[in-house]
Amino acid sequence: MGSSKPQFTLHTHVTCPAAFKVAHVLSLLGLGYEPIYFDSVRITREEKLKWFTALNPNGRSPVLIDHTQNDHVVWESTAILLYLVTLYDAEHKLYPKDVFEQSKVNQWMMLQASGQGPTIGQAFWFGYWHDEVLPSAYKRYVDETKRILNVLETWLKERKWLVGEKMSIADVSYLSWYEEAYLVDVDLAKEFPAVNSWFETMKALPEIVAGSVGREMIKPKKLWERDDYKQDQAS
Ligand SMILES: N[C@@H](CCC(=O)N[C@@H](CS)C(=O)NCC(=O)O)C(=O)O
Repeated sequence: MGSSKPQFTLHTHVTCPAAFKVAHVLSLLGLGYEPIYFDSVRITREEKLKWFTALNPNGRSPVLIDHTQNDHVVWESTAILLYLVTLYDAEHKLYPKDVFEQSKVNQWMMLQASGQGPTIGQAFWFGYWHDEVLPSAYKRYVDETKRILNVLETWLKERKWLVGEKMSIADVSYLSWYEEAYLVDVDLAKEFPAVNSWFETMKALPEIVAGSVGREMIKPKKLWERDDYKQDQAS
C-alpha cells in the first residue's frame, strides 16, 4: 500500500484472547493492522452497541476490516483466520495447500472454536463475573478445560505440531486462550508438559511477541475469595 494507513483495522479489546488470536496471525503473515480497542472509544455503551452491531450482528470482539478489499468486514475469529490464509497466505506458511491437510487443520480449529475457547470462557465467567457464587459451575468448566488439555497433551506427546511438520493456524488459534490458563488454576508446565513446550515455542516467536503488543493480563480475585462474599458467609 502506498499510504501509511495499515491494510487492516482490528476491533479488539485489551484482554480479548479471540482478538489476539487474530493479531498473532496477522503478525505471522506480515500484515499491517491498526488495533482499535473498545475501551479507547469514549462513547456510551448504547452508541457503541449500535455502531458495533452494524459491523458484527453478534456484538463481540474481534472484527477485522480489510481496507484493500472495499472495507470487507469479517467477524468470528476462526472465520477471520480462514479469510486471512485464503487471501494472504499464497506460500502456505500457516495453512496447507492439500485439501486433506486443510481438513485436519480445520478440525483442530473447530475444536478450539467450539470447545477450548467457550469452555475456558465459561470458567472465567463462573470464577469471576457471575452474579451468584457457584463453585460447582466453575469446577465443571475447569474440568472440561482440563479434559481438552488432556486430548492435546496425548496428541502433542508424539508430535511437535497439531498437523504435519510445521505450525499452522490450528496451533496458533489455541495460544492466546492458554495464556490465560492461570486464571482457571491450570499450571501448564506442571500438568501438561507437552502442551507447555508447544505453547512456549510459539510464545517465543518474534511475530507472536509483536502480535501480543497491547494485551493486558488480569488477575482479579475469584468471586468466593472476595471480602464482601466472605463477610456475608461469616455473618
Ligand atoms: N467466538 C467468538 C468469541 C468472541 C468473544 O467472546 N469475544 C469476547 C471477548 S474475547 C467479547 O467480545 N466480549 C464482550 C461482550 O461479551 O460484550 C470469536 O472467536 O470471535
